[in-house]
Amino acid sequence: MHPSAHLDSFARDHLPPPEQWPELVFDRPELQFGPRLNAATELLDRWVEQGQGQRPCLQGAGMRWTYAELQAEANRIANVLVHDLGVVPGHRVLLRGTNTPQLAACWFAVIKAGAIAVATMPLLRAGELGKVIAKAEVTHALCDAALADELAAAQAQHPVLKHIVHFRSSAPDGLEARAERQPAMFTNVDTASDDCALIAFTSGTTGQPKGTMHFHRDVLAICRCWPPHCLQATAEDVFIGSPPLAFTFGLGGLLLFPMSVGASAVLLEKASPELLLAAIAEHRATVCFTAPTSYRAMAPLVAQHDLRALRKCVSAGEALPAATRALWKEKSGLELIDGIGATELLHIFISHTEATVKPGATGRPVPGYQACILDDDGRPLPRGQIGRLAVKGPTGCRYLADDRQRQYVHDGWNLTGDAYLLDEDGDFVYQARTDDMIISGGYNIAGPEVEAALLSHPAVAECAVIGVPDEERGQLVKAFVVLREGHAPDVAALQAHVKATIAPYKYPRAIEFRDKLPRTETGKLQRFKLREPA
Ligand code: 3UK
Repeated sequence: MHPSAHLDSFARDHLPPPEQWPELVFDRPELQFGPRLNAATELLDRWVEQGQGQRPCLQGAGMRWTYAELQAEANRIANVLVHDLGVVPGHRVLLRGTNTPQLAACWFAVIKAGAIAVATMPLLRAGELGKVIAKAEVTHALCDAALADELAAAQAQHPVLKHIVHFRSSAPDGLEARAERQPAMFTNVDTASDDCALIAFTSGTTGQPKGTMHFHRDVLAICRCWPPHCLQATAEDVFIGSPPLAFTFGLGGLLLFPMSVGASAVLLEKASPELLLAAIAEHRATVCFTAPTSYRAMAPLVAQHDLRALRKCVSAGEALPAATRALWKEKSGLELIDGIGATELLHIFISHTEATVKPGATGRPVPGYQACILDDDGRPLPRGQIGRLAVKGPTGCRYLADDRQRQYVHDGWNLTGDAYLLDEDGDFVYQARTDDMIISGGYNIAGPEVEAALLSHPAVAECAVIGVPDEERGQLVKAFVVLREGHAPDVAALQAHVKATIAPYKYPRAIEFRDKLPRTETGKLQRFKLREPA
């Protein structure tokens, strides 16, 4: 590795041993990185230096910042971190806030100071924040004043967190007051390209969260793979969407990718389907990032909004059912760009362009990445057979001090935990999370395939399919269904519809109706919660 700029060596000390790393592949000219690199220099300062400082960069509620204004703000905050709060390169700085330009400025300040950004989801409670603080040995935090309480409670249990400063605050010791006393100039720390820039915690379902460590060069690598090949945005684009900046889907889609092409982004504190549609219309947004369920919920409301400016819509976070793709196209006229990404790989690694869409398939490896399907012994499977998705590229899994590294990385491949098959055309087709495959009466049944069939019935708003224990069949296919307004529960009709749509043995033998389904803050269905006995 290159000589580190970190004075606090926590990150390098807690990387997995080299033999447990995935193989990293830099086989493209745009993926050649020199020994020194600070991601903020490339994504932010470069534009100002090139005379583009007056271009619009970020918008939030009632505010707009140009690139020069974001730079000045990030520089002042970096000075606060270093001169007021004693941050040294390598310190872990926790970030807590809804999506706002101020949160983005804090993120760049941390990167500029050579510290490590540990962004956290706004909905986390003290207990969950405490686990992150303990695991990453977080010493400093920048926290939206509106979300102060849970972090204060976490700090009481974790004295390792010494300094919390609140932003979007009018307090005399708040971040804005401190920043005003600092100069708007800051010389970015000359970090190594393989110095850790961020630790992203997985939106894990249970137990101990996993921290994934990503370097300065990783931040740039993801900007050079999926966006130019699959998204193809320009400096005129206006990005918008729902994922939190603490979720790397949101960090890339709403901050890094727009800034990597000199475009602008609208950051929304709340992005429910109604609010997101209204904001797209208001800001004449052109590129939208959100989850499949959000597109499904927005579709029936599209006609009430002026979405003429919108030209690209990206779906990720969970499998995109063909019915949702068709519905969104029918209502908006736009073909969704689906891509599978993971916190461990930082962003999307299999995807397609609007022009190469194949409904039901995720697509092909993004240039820069390689993918294959392996059996349980790590041998490649022929086309058409379901196995474990394996990926490698310029980014990959490095868990912070975690034995689970050995489960995610095998023989240099990242194993994402997804069951996939490669079809005759060479497209990757999602089946299920490997632990969500249902085995019933000797058949392998992928829950999402049954969900897709149910979703094509007009009465179904949302659904989830799991396997429940069954004496006779081992597991039984069970569906949880949320009905659209104005439809009555009709088990037999839904069963008949599934039998007529996919192989009849896959039909849900049990169906339960619910008002809503358990989801994470990132829009992922929590099937494990449905498996727990009521
Ligand atoms: C699932 C998908 C099918 C899949 C993410 C884009 O979701 C992201 O990261 P997470 O760590 O979860 C990773 C897992 O989510 N998944 C994501 N996208 C798709 N399954 N089709 C998809 N399009 O199980 C994967 O292993 O929360 C997504 C960018 C950055 C991200 N971190």
